[in-house]
Amino acid sequence: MQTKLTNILQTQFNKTIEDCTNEELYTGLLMLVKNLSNDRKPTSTPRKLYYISAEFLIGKLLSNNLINLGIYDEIKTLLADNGKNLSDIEEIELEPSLGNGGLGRLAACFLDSIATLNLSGDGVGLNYHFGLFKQKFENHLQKEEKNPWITDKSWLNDTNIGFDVEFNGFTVHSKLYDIDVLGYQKGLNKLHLFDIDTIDETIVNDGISFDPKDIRKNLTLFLYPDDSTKEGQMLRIYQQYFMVSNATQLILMEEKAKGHDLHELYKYVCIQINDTHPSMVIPELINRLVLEGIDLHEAIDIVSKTCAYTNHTILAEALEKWHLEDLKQVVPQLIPTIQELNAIAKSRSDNKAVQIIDEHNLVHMAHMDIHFGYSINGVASLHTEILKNSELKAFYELYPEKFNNKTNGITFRRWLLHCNNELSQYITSLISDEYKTDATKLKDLLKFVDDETVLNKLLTIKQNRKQDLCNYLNKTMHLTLNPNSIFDIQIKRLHEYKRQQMNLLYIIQLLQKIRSGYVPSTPITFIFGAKAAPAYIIAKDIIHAILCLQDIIAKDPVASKYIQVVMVENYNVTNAEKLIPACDFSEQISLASKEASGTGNMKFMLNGAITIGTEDGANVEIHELVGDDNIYIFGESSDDVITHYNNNDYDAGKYYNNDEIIKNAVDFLISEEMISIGQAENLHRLHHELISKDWFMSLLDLKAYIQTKDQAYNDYEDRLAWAKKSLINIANAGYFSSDRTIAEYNHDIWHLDK
Ligand code: 26V
Repeated sequence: MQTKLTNILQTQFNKTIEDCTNEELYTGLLMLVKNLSNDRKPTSTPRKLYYISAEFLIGKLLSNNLINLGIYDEIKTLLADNGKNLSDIEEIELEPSLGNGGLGRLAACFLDSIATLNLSGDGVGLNYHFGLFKQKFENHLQKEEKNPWITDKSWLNDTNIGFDVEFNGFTVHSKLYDIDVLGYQKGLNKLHLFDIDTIDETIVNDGISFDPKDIRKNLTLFLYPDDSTKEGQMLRIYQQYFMVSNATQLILMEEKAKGHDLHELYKYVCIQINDTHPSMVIPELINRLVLEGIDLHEAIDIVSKTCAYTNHTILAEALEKWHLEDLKQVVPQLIPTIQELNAIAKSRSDNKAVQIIDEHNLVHMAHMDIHFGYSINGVASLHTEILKNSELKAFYELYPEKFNNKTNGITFRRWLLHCNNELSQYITSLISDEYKTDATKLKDLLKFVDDETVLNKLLTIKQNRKQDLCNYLNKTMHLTLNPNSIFDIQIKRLHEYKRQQMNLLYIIQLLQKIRSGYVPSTPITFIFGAKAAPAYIIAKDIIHAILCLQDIIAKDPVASKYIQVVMVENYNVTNAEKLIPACDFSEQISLASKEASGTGNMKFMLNGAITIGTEDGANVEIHELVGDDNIYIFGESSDDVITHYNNNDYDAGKYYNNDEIIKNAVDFLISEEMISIGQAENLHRLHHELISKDWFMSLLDLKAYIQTKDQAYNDYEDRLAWAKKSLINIANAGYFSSDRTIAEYNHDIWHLDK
């Protein structure tokens, strides 16, 4: 490797490693990785998967690629020998923010595992120039800015592929950029990102505002920026159609090049529809097969054997329904096909719950996927059960054989080998490195469950990561944290169902307890990281309240000795890689039934944090794996929550009025202390929301949450007992490797190698 790298640097910059700047070294390493990718054998299976997704939250790629090429340690040492530091070089790379959260990060983990299992499977998505917004805090409020990430030297490779995409009355031309996806030790696939050649970055004004109507100029500027307005929704339809029309044309181009008979497309191609954003691929592919001379009904049959759909949420507001009229305005060519699909669906069932076009002329995208796809899966066992037994019950009765569960997973390359190299190496020293390709081998760690040397070493490694995080936050955000405090971390999108507000209320009641004389045994640092959708008012109010509380506690001479609140700016993959390994307590406190799976919960567990959580999403499976003693579970069950919704009998006011602790905590939001540093309007709105509506029932579980957390902090004091819990969590995390998830997708849905 040394010769290869020095040659590149010599030709590019006429410099040695020692003389190069970090920027030059980054460029050199980028070129080295690209050269090595070219030498790798691309995957080749009889059937090929196209994973279409509006989001791919891939994170920085340099270290990940070095690991997957097996040259990470060698390069790190080589650089160190020349006075350079790989982590400083990593900082040069900009993180693409091509996703919101779990769904996009899952897609990225899946690409890694698909290549690692040597399966042919490419990602298809969009090349958003400014991604999701970059979050800034100003006056305790979230401000959105654009987040440019595309530079001259990047992982994007130009291709000469482009297609015409037709909208109502005008045609645009696309341009395809590819990113190589390297599997661990073997496998090479592609992530295809489509762009439009008339994009105009200069139309973005202040923050993230731009003219939403100028489609030729704005189409791929942002990841669905704002669907609170009509124009925002229309732009989203344009983006979705642009994505699927390109995907369809790419698939047909590749299939024709391979000489395959399009009548048998399903034998060679499988399309995974990641949530409903790519659902228009169904009518689009039907139309294009008809243009190839295939009869309409045969085309529908082919597509039905090609497409499979994953559901990632049961939240009604997230299940996409487009007005037929709006679809007609953007893509009139799809309307007759959608109407035909609707007619077929009606002929299969007269149940209103399964119609594609409803009585208000809304097109239910998920319904189209279920009727005209051959598989529908949920993302954790509880979630799949809820789909079958309540959300999609009518569909389950119609097509029981189509439903299946695929519990989510994460790639251990990024979420252990890279982000916690010391832990990964220590595990290797204990049980060999077989767990790197067979994650279930982590179970061998259970041999050491009573070995004090091992337990102490785990505590030391955790302490090192906490110190690393302190240094990182100090350097990047000028924050000062106490490395000897308990790190209690909640990082995920800001949403009421995830209940950051419940965590906030816990902290407030603890502050009040400390002010009346209570002294915690170990100081606690409460860390949050979360972006709120720009138009989601209450979510932004919750951020505001957290930032105000952060200030109040920091200024309190007594309380600040025991507790600190820190809200990390611009939470993203890069800082998740620092936060997760440093965590003691993983907050997974969604209202039961609402979090489809969660994947952060798995990353924390793998890095030895203990979960405090509700019986929701994959927490249920974590609980089953580690047992009652190694997780803190609290709160009402999903069945009870669903019953509350069905009976409409949850009354937040009752919880507020009948409990002194709850009332005092909630009222603190509108105390003079808060109002004096925050915005009265926002704080009153949040207060009012909590006591009058509280749609996601944060007051319902607050008392149980307080008790469970207090118990957990108490248990933390016994360091060896705590380390044992930690080890048991790591040992049982193997199930959550995305290699397992992908093997199941392939075995049950894709059949790529048969
Ligand atoms: C989308 C939207 C968009 C419109 C406004 C409200 C709203 C609320 C939620 C969503 C979620 C979209 C789907 C999604 O990201 N689901 C996440 O998928 C992860 C991977 O399967 C899973 O771990 C998370 O539990 C699930 O929330």
